[in-house]
Amino acid sequence: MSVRTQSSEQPAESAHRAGFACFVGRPNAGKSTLTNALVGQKVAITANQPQTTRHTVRGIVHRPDAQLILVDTPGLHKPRTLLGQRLNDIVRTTWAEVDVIGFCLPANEKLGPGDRFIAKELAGIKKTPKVAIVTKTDLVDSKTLAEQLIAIDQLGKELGFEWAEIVPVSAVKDQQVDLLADLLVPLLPEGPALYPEGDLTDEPEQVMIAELIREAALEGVRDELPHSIAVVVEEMLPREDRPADRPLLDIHAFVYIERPSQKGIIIGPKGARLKQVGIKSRKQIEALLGTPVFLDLHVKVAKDWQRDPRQLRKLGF
Ligand SMILES: Nc1nc2c(ncn2[C@@H]2O[C@H](COP(=O)(O)OP(=O)(O)OP(=O)(O)O)[C@@H](O)[C@H]2O)c(=O)[nH]1
Ligand SMILES: [Mg+2]
Repeated sequence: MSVRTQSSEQPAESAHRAGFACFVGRPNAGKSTLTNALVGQKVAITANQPQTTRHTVRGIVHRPDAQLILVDTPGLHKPRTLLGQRLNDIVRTTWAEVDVIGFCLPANEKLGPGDRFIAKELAGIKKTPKVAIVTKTDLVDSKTLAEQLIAIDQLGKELGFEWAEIVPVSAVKDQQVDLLADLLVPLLPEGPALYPEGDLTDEPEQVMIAELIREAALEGVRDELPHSIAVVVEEMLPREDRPADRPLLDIHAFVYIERPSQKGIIIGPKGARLKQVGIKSRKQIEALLGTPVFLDLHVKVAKDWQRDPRQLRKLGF
């Protein structure tokens, strides 16, 4: 087993490389947080709830020696709804296309059936190198971490393959994040950069904005409600009659939920909760766009949208 620590030697200078690494793992494993840490900026929303990511997000890491495109996917899980099935399809399609797969396993949770399920699927993809990434190492002591590393090594052996690397990281504490990039780069094919310098993601602006609103709306909601929330930006227009040095961008967005009974929770007493969601996401949107924003949020019911193909399509799935 080769477990990497910061002291490992770096490879000597070689040709420029560019390619795709896909992060997989069960929901809540820390894939999106790691993507953001590697990119150095928020390109994917995160939350302490499973199934936060709902589509593939590409985050781009620019280095002098390489361009590493990180493909952050939804967590793979047992689907219970049509949305769940779609999410799993997204993940599996992505596997076929990438140069290296990073399997994220949280250090603070023992390997479970969900991890084995994914590892088995990975075993079927023979050609692609697989890196085991032990996430959230800041949450455990060194003994627990060591046990987890051994268990992961064992898991690979049981399924008949060898991990290209096993790397412990903490995205939150920024420990070994750069090392992970150093280890992924040599697994990419040689070639020129695939995205323009400075691009950190290929997410469309409207999608990023809708995601920032969804992230704010997710905060503090429980049970089934997080899964019921979808956000769509309907319109973005520069406000007319503004002086050139004081522009304002009007953004109109809908927060969709599945049942009328969920409306009250999202909106809160006298609209207080929705207001907070608006304030929080507006700040982030302004930072993203670099311009002042007026954010107009409306809550709408899209009955059982997670199970309804027509509604799913309307909401972009
Ligand atoms: N302490 C600690 N928490 C982390 C770390 N990385 C992620 N988390 C937390 O774990 C939770 C889930 O992180 P995400 O990045 O959203 O997980 P994900 O794998 O993208 O989840 P899905 O999109 O739902 O599949 C969030 O509350 C993160 O803050 C870490 O390195 N240390
Ligand atoms: Mg995610």
